[in-house]
Amino acid sequence: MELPAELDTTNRADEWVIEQGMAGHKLPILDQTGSDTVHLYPSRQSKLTKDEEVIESVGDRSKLFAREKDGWKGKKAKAHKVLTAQTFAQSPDFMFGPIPGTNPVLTGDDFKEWHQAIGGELTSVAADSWRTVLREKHPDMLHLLQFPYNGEPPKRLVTSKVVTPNPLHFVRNHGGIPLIDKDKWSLSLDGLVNHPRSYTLDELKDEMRFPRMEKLVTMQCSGTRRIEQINMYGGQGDEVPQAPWAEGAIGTARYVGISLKKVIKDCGGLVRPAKHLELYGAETYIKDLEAMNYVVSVPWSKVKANEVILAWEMNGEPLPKIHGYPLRVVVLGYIGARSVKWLYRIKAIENPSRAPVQSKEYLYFNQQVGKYNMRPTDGIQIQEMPVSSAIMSPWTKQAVMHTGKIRCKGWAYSGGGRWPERVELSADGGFTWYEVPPEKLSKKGRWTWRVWEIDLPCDVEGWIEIVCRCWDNSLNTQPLNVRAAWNWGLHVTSSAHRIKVYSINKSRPVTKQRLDKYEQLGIPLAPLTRYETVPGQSMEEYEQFWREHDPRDVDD
Ligand SMILES: Nc1nc2c(c(=O)[nH]1)N[C@H]1C(S)=C(S)[C@@H](COP(=O)(O)O)O[C@H]1N2
Ligand SMILES: [Mo]
Repeated sequence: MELPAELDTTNRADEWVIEQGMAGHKLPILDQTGSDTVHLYPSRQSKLTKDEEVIESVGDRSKLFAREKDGWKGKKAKAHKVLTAQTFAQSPDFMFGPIPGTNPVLTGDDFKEWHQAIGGELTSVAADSWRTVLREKHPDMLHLLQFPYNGEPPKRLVTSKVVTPNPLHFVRNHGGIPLIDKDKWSLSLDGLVNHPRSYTLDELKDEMRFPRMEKLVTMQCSGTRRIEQINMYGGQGDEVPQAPWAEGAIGTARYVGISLKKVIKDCGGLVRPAKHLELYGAETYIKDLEAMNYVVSVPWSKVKANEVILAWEMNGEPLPKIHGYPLRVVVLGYIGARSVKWLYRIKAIENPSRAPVQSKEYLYFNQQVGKYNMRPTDGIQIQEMPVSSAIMSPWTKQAVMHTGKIRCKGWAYSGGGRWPERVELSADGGFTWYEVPPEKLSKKGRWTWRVWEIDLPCDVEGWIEIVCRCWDNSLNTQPLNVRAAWNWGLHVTSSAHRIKVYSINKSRPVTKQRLDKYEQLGIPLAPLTRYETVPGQSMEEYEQFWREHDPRDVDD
């Protein structure tokens, strides 16, 4: 019988991927609200449109739209008009994977297109931001999102030093990287202060006016270790606007600057009812087709405690452009999001900022809150990070050959001025715990992480689960499973860090003999799963065994 050239099938091309349980999100949503089940398919992208007339009507975009600083004052509506006068290609959704294995991982095409569409000086921001990345960051950085740039160091480099070298410090950006001329830059303080005024960088650096502050600070993005939440259940996705971070979105640096409290004092202090300070970043952030600055706020109580620094130096160098040159905020013990880079304005206000980054993002929701029912007021605004930790070596699915102890390395951190007091590891999935010896933890500090090392006792062989957890000085500790930490925004993955490792214990005679034989025969050990080529026993040994033992089956 002649075989047909093509199979007569009604299967879709990705049927097997769906069958494997890898792409259920590509199936229609089942609507069971009526008596019959209805299949809701994603709508096809319609043809892209562009209303040139509306776009022209806003005026000369090269004059209107400056790439940064207060470019959005009074011009937001025009930028919005330009963006809504056209449609954009749907951005890919990698939330359920597979996330591309490239570097840069994601390209951020939608963000690039929005910037280009607004035009004016924004046209070239994506390209020159990438040039800044290549100039300022380590060549081994993992570029999670090319634009806006988001990158973290690979595991082997995250904890290689207690103080993170600047080129290896993670970067979290919401827009382009401003290229600010410090001589044209100033910081203005206004809102509910007695004497609003502005300062040049030299004025802020004048030690006769403002005493210097120097602090070793760990900054952690609330998205650190988000990949574990993504791998468990998808959450807010769409080209992953909040970057698929692993454990590297944390870094430690020595910052030099001044306390924001002193500057507010210099402005004659706050006027009632001021209770919060709104912090303005200079770059353009585009969200929901609105153009704006990156704006968040911190409470006065935090400022009053001298825990909000205006910093111009990072590890003995002027702030790199990518980290906020010429001046950034460093909020001690809060999530990175509050430490505004490219700061140019501070406004004293009564309530926490209504700007979207403060009011609608960086919220921690209950697990039942998601796309179809969320309201911003349901979320807790994330400020201090809870205690957390992570294993940097070995890595999950790696095989480790050892003689009864597995050497593990990692970091531990707690927000809000608390610090890791004890780090514990388990080689049996979290049943029994060994403590990292105190001398194997780096020095403690109120605002810093501690990196650690341990020779973790492990007798067993085969697949094991190594777990790490930390206790801070308030005896807070980490939930044991990712599920307990999971939330739609995929923030604050503070659960105990779990990795699967294949343990090969050479202190066991059978294993040792076998490994020695591999060596004699010159057979490579890796990879673990390659087809077995060395017989486990000689035929004589096999026969010998059965002479000395009962047979497999019995007659009576
Ligand atoms: N102006 C501005 N400041 C910003 C951001 C930003 O996108 N724009 N990102 C914030 C977030 S979410 C984090 S985690 C930290 C990261 O700081 P880093 O890039 O210096 O590591 O910067 C914060 N400050
Ligand atoms: Mo962040």
